[in-house]
Amino acid sequence: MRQDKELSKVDPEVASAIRKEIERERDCLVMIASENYASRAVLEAQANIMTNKYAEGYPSKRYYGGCEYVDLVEALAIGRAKRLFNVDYVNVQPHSGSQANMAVYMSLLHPGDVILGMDLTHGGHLTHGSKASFSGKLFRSVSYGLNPSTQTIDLDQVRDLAKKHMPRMIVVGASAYPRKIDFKGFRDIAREAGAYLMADIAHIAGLVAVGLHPTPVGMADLITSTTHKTLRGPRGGLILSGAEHAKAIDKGIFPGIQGGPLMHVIAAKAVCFQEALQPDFREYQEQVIINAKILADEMMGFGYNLVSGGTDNHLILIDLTSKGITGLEAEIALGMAGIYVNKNTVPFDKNNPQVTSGLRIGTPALSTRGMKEQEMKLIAGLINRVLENISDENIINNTRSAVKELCSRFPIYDFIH
Ligand code: DSN
Repeated sequence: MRQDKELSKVDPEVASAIRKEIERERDCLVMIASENYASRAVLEAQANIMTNKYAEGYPSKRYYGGCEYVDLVEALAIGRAKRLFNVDYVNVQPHSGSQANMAVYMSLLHPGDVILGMDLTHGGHLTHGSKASFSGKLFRSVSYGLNPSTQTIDLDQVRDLAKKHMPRMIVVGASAYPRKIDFKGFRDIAREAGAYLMADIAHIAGLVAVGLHPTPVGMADLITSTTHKTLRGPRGGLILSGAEHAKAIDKGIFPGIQGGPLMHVIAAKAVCFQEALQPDFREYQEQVIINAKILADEMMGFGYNLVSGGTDNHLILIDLTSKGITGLEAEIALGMAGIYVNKNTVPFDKNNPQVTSGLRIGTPALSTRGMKEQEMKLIAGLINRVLENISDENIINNTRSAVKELCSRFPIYDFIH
């Protein structure tokens, strides 16, 4: 690895933690569906001197002098994201996906308005109306869930709830949903209810960008995303819409909920969008989906139940109930074997969110490493072996060695050894 000499000298504790994190990401299988490996170019852009700059406002309309170069990168990021998603308006300043969602709500809604979003325990997100988040505290939130028999989004239920509660905004999007989302179906319901439609595509943004998932553009009034999941950029948020919402959203982000934008991160977002506009980004996304399908088939072959019976995207959600183990137990055992996944509630889960009955497993990061069908089959076998023997230290240790050997064949960065 290229050692950061100054950091090691000034702060050996932080330098050491970073070194260990590099080893963890290098030697383990990162299968958390929301994680990925940003490119070296993205990392270099993010580790730049623009972190020093205050730039409240927007390109050419700042509250500080000396913004000519940060203006350049923000304009590049905006222009590239517009091309990538084919939209008229982009705001690249949200510090995160949650901030993007908050800005949309604060721009278009009033506290106390009704929002209708997907239940967190059915695969939604905290910011889609959970009582634990600002979205459920500031707004009156109503939730839709999955159909118990198909385990897919039930548009009839969404329509019934929309008619009954007349929400000001319907939120569509998920953090643990393995199937394609019917944005048009949601658009029709939102129109009938006179509600705004917001699509949160944080998980599927990379698939949407290359046309491997239907786009919400033209269907949703507002679209929010993160930039670090399937999109594979720096950690951050993004808002897309038609020109009619530009002014409200710009004001909603700044001065509404944020101060100075993170210009070093915006530089890295510009690089991410440029990478996503290249033809090989589509090939990457294709492999993400192929890998998830192989993983789904293999796990079902081992007798696991998958929520909705499979996947159309970058993740699978395993219901472990019939295997007699909890999501927590599975997450811990797999983590000891060097396979990182996360416990996740499954629809109508009987266990609480700290324990859960499910596991969410994603392929974006491993696909970035270059792993393909053959590796997915091998990994499914390793996962099954651990889950069948979660208390067997020997099996866990042997699996960890196999994981390390596999990882050594797929380096994560050319400057890390
Ligand atoms: N925490 C993210 C995820 O893992 O899906 C969502 O914000």
